[in-house]
Amino acid sequence: MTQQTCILIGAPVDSGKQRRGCLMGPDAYRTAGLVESLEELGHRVIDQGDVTRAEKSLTAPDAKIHYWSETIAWTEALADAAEAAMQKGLPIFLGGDHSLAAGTVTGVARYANAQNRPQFVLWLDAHSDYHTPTSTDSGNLHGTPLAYFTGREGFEGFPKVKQPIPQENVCIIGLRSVDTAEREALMASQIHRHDMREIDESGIAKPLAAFLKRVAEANGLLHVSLDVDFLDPSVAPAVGTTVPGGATVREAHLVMEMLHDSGLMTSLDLVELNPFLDERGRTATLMVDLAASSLGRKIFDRPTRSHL
Ligand code: 4U7
Ligand code: MN
Ligand code: MN
Ligand code: MN
Repeated sequence: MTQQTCILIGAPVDSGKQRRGCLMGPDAYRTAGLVESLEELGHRVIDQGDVTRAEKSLTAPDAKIHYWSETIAWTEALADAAEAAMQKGLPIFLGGDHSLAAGTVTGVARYANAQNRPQFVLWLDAHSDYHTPTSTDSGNLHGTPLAYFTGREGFEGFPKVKQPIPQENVCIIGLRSVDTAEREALMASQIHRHDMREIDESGIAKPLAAFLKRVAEANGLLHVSLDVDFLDPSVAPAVGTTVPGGATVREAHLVMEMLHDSGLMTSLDLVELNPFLDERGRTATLMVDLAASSLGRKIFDRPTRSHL
């Protein structure tokens, strides 16, 4: 197995929504044994501690938006941290709510651009997070990062997205809560989207294998963004935005195991864990186990097969 240098970057971002608690995520992952689990697999692990952000006071484009300045400051800090970490190894961003992906994805995309390689994004989530600051009803910016890094309008005040991720390089799996405005924008886009009904009917391996094949053919970098609510709330209760009917433990592990087999994943976000809502650490532990699967934990080696 190829040994990686895993760079753990705490991103205690809580500004993407009103319910507090995601800021405790990084320490919950550490407490659940993330470092030890990755070291046990033979990887080198560097825990860089938590990123900090600047103090800013900017005016939101609309009074309904919550924590505009804080989220902009996090985006700047995390984009720089992500770009720098890509030079050193495989960054794992310990969230923090999903607004952090505005920073992490744009940061890794800058690195990809410097390498002359295309950046791809796998978004594992119940939600599409494709709102703009104009279309959002809740005003919660954790529902907007995918719109930001694909270059949609309305983020003036945020760092300018110089290398937007091309729509066709994004694949969302796990969808079961998409707002009307997001649905219309998604349908008009080239973003690959796979809802839970499709997973029920055809299995989770098929759309993932097709996406991984495209990443490999393009010699792309692959950022994976794992939202806790991708999982069913019965197995992952520590999240503010529970939606019934999510991925099972086995479906989620299969995704992570296939990612490992592909050798394509170059960066990873673990987001939306709210330890205040957890039950005896079970969600944090499951997320750590999923990260371990994506980095090579397995029961047996298997012969290579395509899943297609
Ligand atoms: B998450 C929502 F209205 N779409 O905009 C919104 F349903 O990062 C939810 O995926 C956003 O957890 C969920 O507030 C953001 C809502
Ligand atoms: Mn999300
Ligand atoms: Mn979500
Ligand atoms: Mn697809």
